Amino acid sequence: YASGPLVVSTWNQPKANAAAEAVLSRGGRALDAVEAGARVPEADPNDTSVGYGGLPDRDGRVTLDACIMDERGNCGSVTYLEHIMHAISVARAVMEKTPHVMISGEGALKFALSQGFKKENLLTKSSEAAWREWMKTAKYKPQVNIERHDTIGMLAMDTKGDFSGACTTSGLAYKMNGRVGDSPIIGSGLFVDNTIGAACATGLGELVMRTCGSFLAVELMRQGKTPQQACEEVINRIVKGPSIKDGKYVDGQGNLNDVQVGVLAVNRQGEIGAYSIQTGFNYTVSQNGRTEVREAKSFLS
Ligand code: SD4
Repeated sequence: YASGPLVVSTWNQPKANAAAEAVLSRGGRALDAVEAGARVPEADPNDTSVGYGGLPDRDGRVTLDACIMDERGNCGSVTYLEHIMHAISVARAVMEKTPHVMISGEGALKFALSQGFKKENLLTKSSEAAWREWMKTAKYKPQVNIERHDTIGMLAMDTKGDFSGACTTSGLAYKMNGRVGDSPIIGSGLFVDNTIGAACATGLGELVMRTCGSFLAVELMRQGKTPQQACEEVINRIVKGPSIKDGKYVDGQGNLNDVQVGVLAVNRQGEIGAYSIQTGFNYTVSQNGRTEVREAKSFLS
């Protein structure tokens, strides 16, 4: 494939992309690349929306959501996983070692421990302090962009031309206990179809889930749209759909200016698209030996 190895990820993630590229450059599988990439922010205590150091829910618990999908359509997912740093690797174990796609909560933790994952405290001092500060008012409002420190959705194509994707997050800060977002849901936070390409999403999961955002992006590419056109159409569906009325996000608090969704897609030709509701969504591209962070175009300016 002319496009060669390719890695894209949501937000500013050059270190994660480098870890993924290292796998691809030695001829490794896209699946191994995206897992290696996703593990970087998971282990980073300064990334407050993934893994270790992720901001907790309103009860002070760090609960993780992750999923992974390969070129054959195999997939695995964990939701509401506590105490395990590398949720993406647990998701991969669900895919490879169980007959299931998704395992949740207690069961996911039990499964992870049975696979040799270590139980850890994922709440850092600074995340705990931020949560205690938030508790003083406990006003819930979605946060729009947390640039440089955010949920990672990663898509890769290896030297054989095979795609895989990964998505991992601690979810929205101060979410209700038990809340699960789009990130671990195949078709919402992530979708891969090796004959077409792949897509992932970030931002307010509630808006992504009701449009099956990533699946939709891939289906639009199947119908002939470029990745850019596909991402724009997904965002248009969200902002013109029933969950947004007269500029207000009807089922949540606040209006369109308070919510962000970013969609990122790649096709088999190695073309890349990205689009978001508002400015501030960036993504990291590693292609032809170069890595760069690009700003996505947005619906609102
Ligand atoms: C969620 N989509 O839990 C995630 C959060 C996210 O950047 O992407 N933040 O809804």
